[in-house]
Amino acid sequence: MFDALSDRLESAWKTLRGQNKISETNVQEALREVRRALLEADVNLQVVKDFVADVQTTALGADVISGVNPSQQFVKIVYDELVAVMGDTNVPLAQANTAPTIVLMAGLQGTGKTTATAKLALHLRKLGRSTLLVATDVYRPAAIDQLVTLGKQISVPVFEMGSDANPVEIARQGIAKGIADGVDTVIIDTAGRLQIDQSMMTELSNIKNTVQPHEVLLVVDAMTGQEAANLTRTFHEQIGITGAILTKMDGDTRGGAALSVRRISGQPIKFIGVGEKVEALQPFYPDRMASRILGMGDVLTLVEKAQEEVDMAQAEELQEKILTAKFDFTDFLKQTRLMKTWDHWQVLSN
Ligand SMILES: Nc1nc2c(ncn2[C@@H]2O[C@H](COP(=O)(O)OP(=O)(O)O)[C@@H](O)[C@H]2O)c(=O)[nH]1
Ligand SMILES: [Mg+2]
Repeated sequence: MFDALSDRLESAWKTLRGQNKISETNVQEALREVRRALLEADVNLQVVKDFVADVQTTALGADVISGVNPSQQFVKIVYDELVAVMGDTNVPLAQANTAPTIVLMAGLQGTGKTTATAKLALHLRKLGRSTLLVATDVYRPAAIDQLVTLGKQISVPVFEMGSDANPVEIARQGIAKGIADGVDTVIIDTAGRLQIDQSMMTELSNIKNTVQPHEVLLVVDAMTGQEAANLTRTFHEQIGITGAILTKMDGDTRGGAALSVRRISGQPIKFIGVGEKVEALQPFYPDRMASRILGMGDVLTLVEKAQEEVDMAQAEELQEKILTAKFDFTDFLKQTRLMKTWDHWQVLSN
C-alpha cells in the first residue's frame, strides 16, 4: 500500500546525478517526496513542515558521496534527522529514589490505557519491580472489572473502591496502600473520554496534584493519525506529560503519530503496544520507528555500507598524503599543510 520513500526519491533525484552538492534547487523535489511520505505515515501537517525545513537545512551543502546513489544518501539524511527528532535512544520508565514510583496513565477512551497498565506491570516485573495497579475509572463498572481481571491474569494486585467512590480519593488511598505494601511502583489507570472533555481534564489534573506522579504517560492510539498532535498538545498543556505509549502499532500504520507526539510535547515515547495480549509491549526505539515511518528496510544498510567504503577510501587517500608530507617533515611549509590535512581529516571523520 505504501510506496517506499526510497523508490520515489529515485526519480526525484535523477536531476541530481552528476552534481556534487545538494543544493536549494535540486533538493526541492526530493523534499516534496519526504513531505508526502510523512503525511502518508500520518504525521501532523505542521510537524511535517517543520521537519522538512530542518532536513533542508541539513541537506543543503552536504557533499554528495561519490559511489552512493544521491537519493539513498538523502534518505540517510532524512533518516538520521528522524531518529534525532524522536530522541536517538530509548528512555526507560522513571524510577523514584524512594519507592513507590508513581505512574499516572492518561488518554482518551479506547486507546489502550487499561491494557497498557497491565502490560507495564508485567514489563516491570521482568525487571524485578513489584507493582500495585489502581482502578480509578468509576464511570464504566466494566472498566474496574477489566483491570481486576488483567491483574489476576498476571498475578499483580489491583486496588479498587468500587464505582461509587471518588477517583481522586481512590488514587490517594491507592498510593497509601502501595506505600504500606512496600511495592516498587504504583500505576494509576484513569478514565478516558471519547473526545477531549473539560471534566476529564479537571479530574486528571486533580489526581495528578494529589498523587504527584513521577511519570505521566499519555497513551496514544497509533491510528489516531493527524489528531495525535492536537491531543498531545492539549494533554501536555493541561496536565503535563513526561512520556507516551503508542498503542496498536501491530495495526496497519506507519506510526507517524510518534513523530507528532515527540515534536509537540518534547517528551519521549517510552513504549509501543503491539497487540491485545499483556505481553505485547515493547520499548520504543527511535531508529526502528524511523525506518518504519519512512517505509524502508535495506536501503539504510546499503547506504551505511557505501558510506563505510567511502570513509575507508578517503582514509587511505589521506594516509598517503600524510606519509608524503612526513617525507619533508622539516619543511615548514609542508608541516603547515600537514596540519591542514589533519583538520580536513577531522572534518571528514566527524
Ligand atoms: N491490536 C491492539 N489492540 C490493543 C492494543 N492495546 C489495547 N488494545 C485493545 O484496545 C481496546 C481498548 O483497550 P483498553 O485498554 O480498554 O483502552 P482504555 O479505554 O484506554 O482503557 C481493547 O480491545 C484492547 O484489547 C494494542 O497495542 N494492539
Ligand atoms: Mg480503561
